[in-house]
Amino acid sequence: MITKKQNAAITAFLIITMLCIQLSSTAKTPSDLSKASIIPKPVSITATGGYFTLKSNTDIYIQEGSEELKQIGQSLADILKKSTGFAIDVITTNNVPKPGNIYLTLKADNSIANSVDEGYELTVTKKLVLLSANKTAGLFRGMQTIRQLLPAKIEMVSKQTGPWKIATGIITDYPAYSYRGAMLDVSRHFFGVGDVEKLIDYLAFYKMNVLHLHLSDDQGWRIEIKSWPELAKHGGSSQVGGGEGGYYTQEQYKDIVQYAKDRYITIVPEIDMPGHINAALASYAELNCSGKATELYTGIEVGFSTLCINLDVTYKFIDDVIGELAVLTPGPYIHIGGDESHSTKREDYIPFINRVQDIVASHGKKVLGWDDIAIASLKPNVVAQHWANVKNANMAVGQGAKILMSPAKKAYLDMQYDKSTKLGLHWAAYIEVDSAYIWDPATLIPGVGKADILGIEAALWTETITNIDEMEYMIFPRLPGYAEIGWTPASGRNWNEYRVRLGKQGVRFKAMGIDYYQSARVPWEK
Ligand code: TNX
Repeated sequence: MITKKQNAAITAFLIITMLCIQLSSTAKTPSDLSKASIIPKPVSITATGGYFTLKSNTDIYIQEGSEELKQIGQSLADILKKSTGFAIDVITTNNVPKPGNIYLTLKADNSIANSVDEGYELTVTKKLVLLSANKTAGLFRGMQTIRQLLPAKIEMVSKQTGPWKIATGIITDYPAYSYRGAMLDVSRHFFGVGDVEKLIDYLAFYKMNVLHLHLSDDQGWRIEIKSWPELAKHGGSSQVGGGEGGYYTQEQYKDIVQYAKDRYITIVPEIDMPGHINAALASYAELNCSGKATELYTGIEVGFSTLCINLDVTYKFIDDVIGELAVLTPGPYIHIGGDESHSTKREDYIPFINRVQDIVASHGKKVLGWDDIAIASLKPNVVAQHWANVKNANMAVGQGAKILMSPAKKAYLDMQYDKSTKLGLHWAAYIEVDSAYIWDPATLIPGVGKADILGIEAALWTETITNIDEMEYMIFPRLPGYAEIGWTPASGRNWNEYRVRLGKQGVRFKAMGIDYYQSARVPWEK
């Protein structure tokens, strides 16, 4: 006769033995979810030591009732279909699907802790891949994790052979910062809609959520403004080195905004003023204090141009431009630049920035500006983008503003990797892949802590960057590191561990056709 006590002891023994077997097999087999090289690194991973296998009869089931959910299911299906060659359908359901499928659901009770809008929970068993989130944005972020859990060749656009296995376990994940972005300067060199969409895809893959477009500078004006047509027509006809330039029509710009929105990415448009404005001054004589239009500019000097602060037409111009941009912008921010206004007197600069803040607010948008704007009186909700001046960042925080972290020494994608890099500049620093990764936004500037920081943004200035291949070379492999700094808690980040995960992304870059900088500091898996 076995007593109740003995029975309980045997059960406990069996459970412990099974757990031990599972743990040891987890450590040895490649089916260990905790060893997956996901970037950005998830907040929590629990491995259970098995496999789910995507097969030719796998479909994607989505919970009934949301058009957006259907779109996410479809975009996952589109990616998986190309490389697996499987006919993956997106099927609406109210029940848990049968084994072998992927299931996307929204939590009716918003029960995923800490997740704000972008958190998700991914449960992979031998039978199912279950992705759930409070909001569709979270499902979209979680879908990127599913991509990264599959073999790298899942990213290829031609049919590949499997097996398509995903390690089993549970991932709970959410971002450290709500703003995780990149900036592309389309003024110094113009990048067409297709190039911008490619960049948006890369940002989406690493769970970033903002693309800031630097739409105007001395060398070119890149957005059609219907009330001031010469801005794009004339001001858009130049670029650094004298190429033909270009601009987005409002229709094209709307396409970019929508393409980004479909990937849960917000576009932040920037019109840089009162300096960096020669393209506008060359397009309209009346914007100049002299009443004479300037010449188009194709060099790379900064700080020589300024709007004419005391003319009424200056503010009519700004109001028209911001007004048209606000209509094209579903996101909350309009970026007003404000940097390096070396030709604007300080006593002019301050009232100018104060007035422009009101113009942006009158169109229902919030102001983002380079940290230089901190010398003005910042209105509520203004965000200062820190790039170089620590004093400005502290002044902005002192006025209650939040800081967007883009320290040039760490987060400028146009900075060369080292002395041998052919593209790029090095006025702020050489930024090797480790240096780009090893910093914490919340401790970089004394007096500016996590609570003061909205997020981070890596900026690609394009004085020396002329096409998508060059863009890819400068952003890869640094971009995934910025994505991780924005997403993963600082306590969970460590270069020695990260470099191994990054090394494993090399095959993914290759599968996506990206020509990246093969830094010797990273153990690349080829
Ligand atoms: C500084 S950063 C600039 C840009 C240049 C960049 C080149 C900032 C706000 N202004 O105008 O393109 O350096 O690295």
